[in-house]
Amino acid sequence: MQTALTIAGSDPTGGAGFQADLKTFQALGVYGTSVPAVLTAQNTGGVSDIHELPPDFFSSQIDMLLKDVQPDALKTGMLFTLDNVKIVAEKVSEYSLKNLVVDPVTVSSTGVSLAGDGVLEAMKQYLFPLAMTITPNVFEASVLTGIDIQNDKDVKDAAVKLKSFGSETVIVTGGHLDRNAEDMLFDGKEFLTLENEKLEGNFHGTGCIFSAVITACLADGYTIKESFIRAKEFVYSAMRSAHYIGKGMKILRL
Ligand code: PXL
Repeated sequence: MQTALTIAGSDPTGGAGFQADLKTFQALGVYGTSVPAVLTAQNTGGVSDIHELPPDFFSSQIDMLLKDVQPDALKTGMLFTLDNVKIVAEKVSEYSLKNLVVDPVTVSSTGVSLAGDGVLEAMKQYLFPLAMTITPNVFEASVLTGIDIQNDKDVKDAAVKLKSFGSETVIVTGGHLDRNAEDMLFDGKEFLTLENEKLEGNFHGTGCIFSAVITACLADGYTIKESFIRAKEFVYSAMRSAHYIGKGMKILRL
């Protein structure tokens, strides 16, 4: 059995964050390990509080695990602080970790900021060059590139610019053409766009689960293109059977 690692924020609802990543790994038959990077107080209605961990403790969680377990792939989600971004970059190099997927989380589904000042810039500088792929949504891609993304051509321009920050490939999610939901993979040579019908409603955790599927598939030895296709299908199907566990947003059913 292959092993994957998620380094991400805690979401007590289990709809997003490292809990959702672990469930996704499990659903795909990959053994999941996790290091919490930051804690959130939240329910399906939103995030009310965020608690940072001491950087030394964050670092020792990673060391203790990686001295023992070598994951076949790993992802980062909500890292929240500059220290955390730098620590993850150091550890990825120190332990020669392969198949890094960086989800540059910026805001929650309800609009709460999940990245402190300078965190996106630090991800760009320290983490993207180590990544197999990065999975910004259209909003994050706009912030990272300075391109005001309005149409298909803008998404392509943004993907090319994002690729220049050093990751092997780039996946921009959540582009909308007419009524369809579009995601685009750019590998430096070709663009691959996948689309499906846009589903109505407020969903929690789609970005986390999408990048977790990519991570699990990479751990299993799939190419990035295969992983992308599988992730698109997995998330669409989980969104179609999403359900309410509380009074707020819908949670994906894996
Ligand atoms: O979906 C972004 C996200 C990532 N990580 C954590 C979250 C959220 C959204 O709320 O809580 C921990």
